[in-house]
Amino acid sequence: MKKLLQELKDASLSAISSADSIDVLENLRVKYLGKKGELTAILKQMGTLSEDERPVIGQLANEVREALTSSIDARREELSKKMLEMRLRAEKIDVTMPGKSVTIGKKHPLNTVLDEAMEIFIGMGFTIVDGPEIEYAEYNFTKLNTAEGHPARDRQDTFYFADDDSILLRTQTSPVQARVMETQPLPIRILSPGRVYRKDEVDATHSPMFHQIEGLVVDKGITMGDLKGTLNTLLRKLYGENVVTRFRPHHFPFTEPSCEVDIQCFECGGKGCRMCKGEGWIEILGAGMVHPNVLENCGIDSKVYSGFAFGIGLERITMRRFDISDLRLIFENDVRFLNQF
Ligand code: 2NL
Repeated sequence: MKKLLQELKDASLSAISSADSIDVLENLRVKYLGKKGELTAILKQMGTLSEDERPVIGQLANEVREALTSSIDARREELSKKMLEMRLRAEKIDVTMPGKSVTIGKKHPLNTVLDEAMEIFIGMGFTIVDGPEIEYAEYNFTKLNTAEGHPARDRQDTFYFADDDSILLRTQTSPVQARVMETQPLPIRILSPGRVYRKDEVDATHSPMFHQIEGLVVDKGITMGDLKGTLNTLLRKLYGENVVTRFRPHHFPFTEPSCEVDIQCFECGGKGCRMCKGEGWIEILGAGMVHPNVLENCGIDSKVYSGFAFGIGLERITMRRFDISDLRLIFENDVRFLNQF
């Protein structure tokens, strides 16, 4: 038995010292020292020994167990140190290396101006509303006092879907407002920005898709004074406190009376220059008192309620704001252009 223990000690110590992972080491511990291990197997034969031999072998067995245990512990220590070193080497980072640059996008100039306009109107108590870009001609034209046969409904100007011209790509965002008038309680103070479509050839000032910001106020006792005050507030916030405005008579089918609103050219102070094409004034938007027919078409009693409405071309005020000379630049999304804003 002495010999067996000695052999076990030699074989196991050599196996332990060459174990190359913690898992292998753990398997060896089970193999030699476990309940069903080789040392236990030898000790089970202690019963066959004489009274004299037993303590000697017992002592030897304890020495072997201690030798194995401390050898396993030492090897485990060694291996975990080695693994830590390997990990540290593998995961080493050089904190002095330049970082990877992250490309962050920017707001499109149209959105910069739109966000600014929305902020101004929200400050005056307006709510932003949204609606379909595919519309019924009924909402895009008829309810807005633009009857069948009106030149604005020409097939040359509008993208129709249905053969009977009943469905189209909206040419203005007013149909959204007509829907609000039909369904929402009064008073109404809304802003409806969005895409609109007209059959135009692309050039420096035209595009078949562009953006409008329309606004609508309906309440008892709304007058042209409210229209002027609201739009003057907008223009002062957009172009500066000292901006000079002009309300010039015009015609729209959905408003009566109607006007166009200009600002005095800030380049020449009204004398006339390249910027204002010699006019001294720059046209910014169209507006007017909501036509009584429009109110009635949308279920509002025009004897009790009145309102004003306006429409602004977003591209036009954006181009003016950033001195962009060609509308196509706004839609091409060339990063060399977009990075300038
Ligand atoms: C322009 C001017 C305008 C409106 C839009 C409107 C909407 C409703 C009722 C009455 Cl629901 N009017 N919108 C009014 C005046 C002018 O747009 O230059 N558009 C391109």
